[in-house]
Amino acid sequence: MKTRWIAIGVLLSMFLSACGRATATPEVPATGVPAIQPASEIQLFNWSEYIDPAIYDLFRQEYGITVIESNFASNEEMLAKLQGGGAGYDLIVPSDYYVGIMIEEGMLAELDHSVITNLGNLAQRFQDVPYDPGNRYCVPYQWGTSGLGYNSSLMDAPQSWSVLFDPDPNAVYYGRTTMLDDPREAFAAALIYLGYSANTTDDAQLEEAKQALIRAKAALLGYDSDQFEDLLAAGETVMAHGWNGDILMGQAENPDISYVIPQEGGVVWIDNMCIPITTTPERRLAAEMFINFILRPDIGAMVSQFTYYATPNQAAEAYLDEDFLSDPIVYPPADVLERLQYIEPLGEYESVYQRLWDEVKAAP
Ligand code: SPD
Repeated sequence: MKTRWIAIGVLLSMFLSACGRATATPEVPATGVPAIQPASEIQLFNWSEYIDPAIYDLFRQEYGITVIESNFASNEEMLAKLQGGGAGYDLIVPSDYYVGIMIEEGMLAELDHSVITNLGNLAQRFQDVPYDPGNRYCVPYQWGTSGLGYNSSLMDAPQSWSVLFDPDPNAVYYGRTTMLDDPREAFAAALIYLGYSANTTDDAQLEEAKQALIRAKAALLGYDSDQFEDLLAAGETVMAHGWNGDILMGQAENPDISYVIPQEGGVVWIDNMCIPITTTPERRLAAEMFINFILRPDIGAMVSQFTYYATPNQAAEAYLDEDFLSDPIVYPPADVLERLQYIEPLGEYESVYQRLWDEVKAAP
């Protein structure tokens, strides 16, 4: 197997030389052709609880490459760390609209498809996503939705986002609810409740959404994107604005926990594996090998069995239980899908959302 990667390395360095890109300190074999060896370690910057650590052991056993993981809780945090010089991340997992932002900023390396030979395992629609047609920069990792988790032993399934944006002070969830600590997710929920686009650039609509978010604060225990499922499962909270897979992780701990997309709709998203432009050719090759490993059907299934999120890897479905594949919380039915909106990159206007979010946070 190692010989195969050395051969790929030779081809890769020939390609890089042809493109005029530097190849760090390549080994120069007797043939005089510079070869790239994959690095023996890569740094993965990922959302928390988003990969089965057993996958790292399998990858190391097979390729001798160690994956070191650290975590972020929002796309904003991930981007800020990278822009601040990063800690040498080789593989990151931004959401769809952030891929668009990072491509625009020239922050992502183009992927070498001759290394990522398992790309064809992706379902067709994930091979041509609008923010990165043809998977030039990224490979879809998991997809999911944003809605409301709740404790079904204490309240009925919330039908409307009104429970959050016009909360009832006498309801059991009042003061025992968390909301995602994420500006675009929070505004998307409020805008969808009000019947607007999650990507509006209409100042009046955004002001209305801001007021709804301020009203919600009275019912909140706090903002949280990391532990909302644990708080729900432990009975510390009764309701949480959150992501479906994480809520299902809570359900695995406490069967009373469930999840719903309110009648007004919710957010649908795709998270992606991408390589920062700042990494070295050796580490980029190792990261591409890891992406290819994740795309294996058995490994792709291991990811979803751990995260409870839907896989974009069609070949992995053969390894997943029918119960999982038919769970409407994981794979929403058509009538729910049509009520979901993607968050889109808004260019300069992103800063308006950030300013309004700061105002929501600062409000009493
Ligand atoms: N615990 C993993 C959570 C991953 C959530 N990613 C969602 C991003 C949507 N904006």
